[in-house]
Amino acid sequence: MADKHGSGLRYLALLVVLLWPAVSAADFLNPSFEGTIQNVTPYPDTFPQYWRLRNTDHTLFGSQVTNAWKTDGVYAAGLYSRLRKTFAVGDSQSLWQSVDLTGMSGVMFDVRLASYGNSAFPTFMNFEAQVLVDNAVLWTQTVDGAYLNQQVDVSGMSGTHTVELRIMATVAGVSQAANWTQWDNMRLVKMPEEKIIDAKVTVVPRVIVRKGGGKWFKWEDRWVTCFIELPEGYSVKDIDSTTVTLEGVSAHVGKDRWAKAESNFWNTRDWDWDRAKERMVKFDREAVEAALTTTGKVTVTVTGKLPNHVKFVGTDTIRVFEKCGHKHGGRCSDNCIRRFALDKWDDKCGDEGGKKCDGKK
Ligand SMILES: [Ca+2]
Ligand SMILES: [Ca+2]
Repeated sequence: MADKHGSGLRYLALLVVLLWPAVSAADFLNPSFEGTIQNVTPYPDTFPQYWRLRNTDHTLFGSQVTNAWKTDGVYAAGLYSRLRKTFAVGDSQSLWQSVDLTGMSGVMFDVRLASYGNSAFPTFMNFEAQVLVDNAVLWTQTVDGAYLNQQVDVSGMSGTHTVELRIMATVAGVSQAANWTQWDNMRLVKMPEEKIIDAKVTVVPRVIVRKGGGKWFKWEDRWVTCFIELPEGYSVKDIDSTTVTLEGVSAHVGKDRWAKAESNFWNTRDWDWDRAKERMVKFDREAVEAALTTTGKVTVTVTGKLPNHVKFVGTDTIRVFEKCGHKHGGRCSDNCIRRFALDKWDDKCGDEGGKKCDGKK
């Protein structure tokens, strides 16, 4: 007897070693419900290890591993209404687990809805199978049958979240049969790798004078404009301007025709006559000025997204001045600014800090 007891302990130790460290942090523990525990609530049922129970109501629901249906291994997790029990709308029971969803796009699973125990009621009814993430219902099914490779979207949910499998009464009544939801093969789907391509970007104006010192072309005061060209094989028509940023500032999207998120005749043209179209996006000038923390020659980065997980990145070098033109009440002369814009900066226009930029010194 003693020997048998000892080998049982060794077996348990082996199980712990096998189940615990083999899974990475960003994964379900016991995703296929093959690991089971007994002699715990809801004893005497066999319960899936590492999963936790919510809304325990033993008079109405049962929760246990089951081998009646599965898509992976030997067991699935079952949540079911017990025979001849009265239920009210919203009564529910869940299995849940906290999972790190960083870098994941989806939670995948297989589930079956089925009726047992009364041939007069052969199909699943009165209840709903649900998948919740952080108490939000993201997937439901009420119709008898098996549903494989189901997926809920968790892209953008970084950090730890609660993934919950639930059975819930959709009407009030008495369970004439056991309505089972059987869950198996929980999987996390990784976000596809992002491909990064180089874009050619041209930022206008070429000179930005912070603190409102550079009001030389009145009509464009409000905007910093960017023209984006993409390498061969990619179309600027695919650029969605809601994804475009300059130094972290989002592109302006609005009512004007050129300001639509999607590409159109007013924002996508061959602006520089090189037979390749550019996408034009504009940024709020004050927001850009606030984002530019250094002066002198400044390299700014423009990024945006294309379909199929492609990201474009481009840089341009502009000149940024804190203020300039002491002799002109804080304004730069048009002539001097044009020299900046044409990259024909010279000593006559003062230093990079723009302390002398009236062209007269
Ligand atoms: Ca399984
Ligand atoms: Ca062009």
